[in-house]
Amino acid sequence: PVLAKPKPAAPSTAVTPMTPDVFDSYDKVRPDADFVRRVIMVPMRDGTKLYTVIVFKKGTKDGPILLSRTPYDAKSTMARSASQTIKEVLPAMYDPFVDDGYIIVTQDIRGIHNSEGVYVMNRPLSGALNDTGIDESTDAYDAIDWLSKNIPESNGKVGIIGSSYLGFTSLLAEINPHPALKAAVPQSPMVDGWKGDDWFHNGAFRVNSLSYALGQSTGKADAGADIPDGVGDDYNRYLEAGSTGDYARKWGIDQVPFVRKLMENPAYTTFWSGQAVDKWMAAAPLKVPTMLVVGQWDQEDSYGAPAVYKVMEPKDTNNDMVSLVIGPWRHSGVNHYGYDLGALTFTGDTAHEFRVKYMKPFFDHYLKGAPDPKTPPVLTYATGANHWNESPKWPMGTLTPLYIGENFTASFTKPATDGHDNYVSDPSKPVPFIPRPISMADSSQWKPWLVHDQRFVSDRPDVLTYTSTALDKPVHIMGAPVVDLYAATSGTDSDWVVKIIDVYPNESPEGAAQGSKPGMAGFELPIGIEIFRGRYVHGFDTPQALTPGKIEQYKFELPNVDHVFLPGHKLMIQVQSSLFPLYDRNPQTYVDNIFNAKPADYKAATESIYRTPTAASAVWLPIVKE
Ligand code: PG9
Repeated sequence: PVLAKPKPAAPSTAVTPMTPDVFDSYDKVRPDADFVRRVIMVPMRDGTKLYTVIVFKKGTKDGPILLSRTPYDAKSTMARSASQTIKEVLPAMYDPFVDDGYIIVTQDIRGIHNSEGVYVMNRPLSGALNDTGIDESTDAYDAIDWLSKNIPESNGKVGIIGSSYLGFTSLLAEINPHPALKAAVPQSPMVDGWKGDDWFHNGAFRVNSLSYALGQSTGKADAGADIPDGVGDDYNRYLEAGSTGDYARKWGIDQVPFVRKLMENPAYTTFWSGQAVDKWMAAAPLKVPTMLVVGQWDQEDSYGAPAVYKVMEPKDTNNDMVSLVIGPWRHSGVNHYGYDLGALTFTGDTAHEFRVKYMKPFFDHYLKGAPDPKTPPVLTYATGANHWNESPKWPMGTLTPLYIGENFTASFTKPATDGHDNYVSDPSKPVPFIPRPISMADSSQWKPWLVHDQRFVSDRPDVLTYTSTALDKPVHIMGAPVVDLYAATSGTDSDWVVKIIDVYPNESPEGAAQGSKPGMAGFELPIGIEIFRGRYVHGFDTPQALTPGKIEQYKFELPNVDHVFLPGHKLMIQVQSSLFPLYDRNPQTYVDNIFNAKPADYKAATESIYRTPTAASAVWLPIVKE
């Protein structure tokens, strides 16, 4: 006889005074949720398990997987609110994807937040700097292997996306990629932390790296805030401490392993060149269709995306595998709203527009078999004129020198006579990078700083300002302007900061004053700001003392831009020797390691900027003939 199966016992509902009150089932208690959420510890090849959150709309079938690998806490990233509605729970950039059956996955990279293993900042690829056999490319491979086989609701195809550190992990997934990885959108990837991304720019140290390294060093979501590292106006606290090393020692931050790595590697040695991602990408075959994205005013990682594009693009023989996008955004602005930036306003939500018109169709094609959207090889937003441009290549402009001239003029005519201008750079009064009081941790100051009106420094005696006459026709630039500065110092080391600025007319049709809002009259909009540490003029790995009074040629790129200087506007070049406290002060006396400069090393120096026929300082603008 067939026996009836015994009924499972009904779960007890009785509680007693001693029923444990720590409840571990919140993930399951969402009776009206429109989504499914799974948390899995996904095993890597060495047995380490990585915390992985999977979220998709109920009813999803055959869904492609959109993966991000993060050091910033997968748990909180995927739980923006306590809602039962998927769009309230996930970051807003996922909205169009979840509506279309995508499965959203975020994973903590190894060793941080809820993942097992050991965290190493921007873990180097296996090789000279990493002998563990494990890196972000193997972890991405193992994660994709597991995800593509173990989510019954998926179609097994994976796309990877993410900005900044997550842009770095997206690129690493493309090295020896898993066959299920079908498309990648690395956004503002951290690529070379010495040349132009987070830690240094052309050798000048970015002081806010200390707080970042401190926060990450705890391995937890919020512990960084518990570690004291000073309060008040950043300008004062860093100035009063002395060198950056003295500041770090004052707060014990010099013990943090990554801070030690920074302070022990001030020059571009193999420590840095060995972990430059553009070099890794240059060596890797091009296998995954890639859309590289960066903000035109990316205050953290402006270098990475164009640098990687430069090495990947030559391998793209049909010009259909790799594309570059430059939008009118701050760092990671592509994933947020893009109506405005600082005082600038655009024609609508440029970030949403890009995501819906270009980025999602790109993923749809490779992950869902949707028709080829014919992604343009290069997509840029022409600020100033405010429209998108689709281009066949990058850069589009032809480098054309905008010279500095006598009487603080700027023009396309090379100087015919000798001349130079002097200023005194005094490390005890460095030029602030934004108006004081400064808090680099305050995102309202930090995010838009690259578009801050430069009038707050234009009249300082240690800032040289060269201005053109009003333009009678537009000047459109598409590419990276190149600084070509001929300069001498009375010291033995010096920093050189150069800016290209769009000066709005005093009666500005693009933004009249409204009520108490000043509008754009006379606005000095930085189109590019960059710094170069003088000791590296003869090689990033060979710092040398400068010879007092000797003219050196300093050549370096400003960030890549698409910008139209409109008729009536003026072109402006500014030169100065500090951007404090974002960049540490150059003592202007050559010392082996600036992190350890002593108070007596900091000396005022007279800086001379040359404008002669043979030493014609200029910013070469990538001008497009319209
Ligand atoms: N710019 C940040 C970062 C990336 C990589 C290393 C350190 C910092 C970020 O936004 O993730």
